[in-house]
Amino acid sequence: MAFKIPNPATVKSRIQLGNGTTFLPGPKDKSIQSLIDHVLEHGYVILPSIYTPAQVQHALDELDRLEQQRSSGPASQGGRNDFEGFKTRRIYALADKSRAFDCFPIHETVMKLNDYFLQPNYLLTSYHTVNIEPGSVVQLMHTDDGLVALPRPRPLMGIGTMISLDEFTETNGATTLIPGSHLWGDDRMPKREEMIPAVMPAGSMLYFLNTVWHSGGANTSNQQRRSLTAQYCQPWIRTYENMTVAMGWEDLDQVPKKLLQLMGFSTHAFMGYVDGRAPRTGVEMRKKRLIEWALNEREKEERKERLSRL
Ligand SMILES: O=C(O)CCC(=O)C(=O)O
Repeated sequence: MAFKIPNPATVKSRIQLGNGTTFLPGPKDKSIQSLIDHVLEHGYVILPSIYTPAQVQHALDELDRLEQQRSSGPASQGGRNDFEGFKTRRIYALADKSRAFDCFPIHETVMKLNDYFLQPNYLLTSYHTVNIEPGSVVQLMHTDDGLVALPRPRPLMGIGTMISLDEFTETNGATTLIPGSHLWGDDRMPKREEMIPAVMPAGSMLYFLNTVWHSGGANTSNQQRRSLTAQYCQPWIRTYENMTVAMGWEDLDQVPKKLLQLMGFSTHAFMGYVDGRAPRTGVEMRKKRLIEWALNEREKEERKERLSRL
């Protein structure tokens, strides 16, 4: 396992954007200079039509299939609170549900942008669908680092992206955001009238810093606004040991509740969720699936053995 202590001198190369955001710049790929400049100035950039129609159609077909199944998750049939929005659908743990969505969060241009704005070994912190259905109202204005109790200017914790599977329009719930709000200090609060919609064709990406004020838009059209959101965080937003994986799941009931909570079988607000649920519920789901898989495998082996004896 590679192990390198960072050089404290690098901290001196931090860049401060207005009163809102600081970050340690990584390597800059010249081919995306204009995209980087746009993000530095406005806090976001739109990457139009970066995915092929075939990739988008495949994702839409899979999304359709998944949304027909209750087993796709607790918000797959409708949002559960103001934040998700009651006339929305979300499928969490997307990478677990289908291989159709794999190409989106690892797009080359996005990786190059992340290489500049985030530190090496950054992580995917959430990846799920957001389907805003007709009649859905505006989402609460927020920044994606809203749970981080640090004053502005504050270090960039991560990057948000919205990937349009349908065209994003002014009426179907395009994400709205406030350009330049990544420069604001804590003294300035957002006003709804400052927001602009991120209008873009299907197959595009809205890429924005975690300090940008934004919200899902209202859908006053009669069409769905289907999208994916991939969010990335700094590599140091994690525990030293990956305890929820290091710990065997067989006998968690034997472990003191407080210790389990400390080890990450817990949430802070919704951070730490598993497939949109509490981590312990997620663990029980995974255990059940593993047992079913093991029984299936054993049955296959036994059948093979029986056939070989004939
Ligand atoms: O759906 C959208 O356009 C934005 C969603 C969002 O910002 C969020 O849920 O954090």
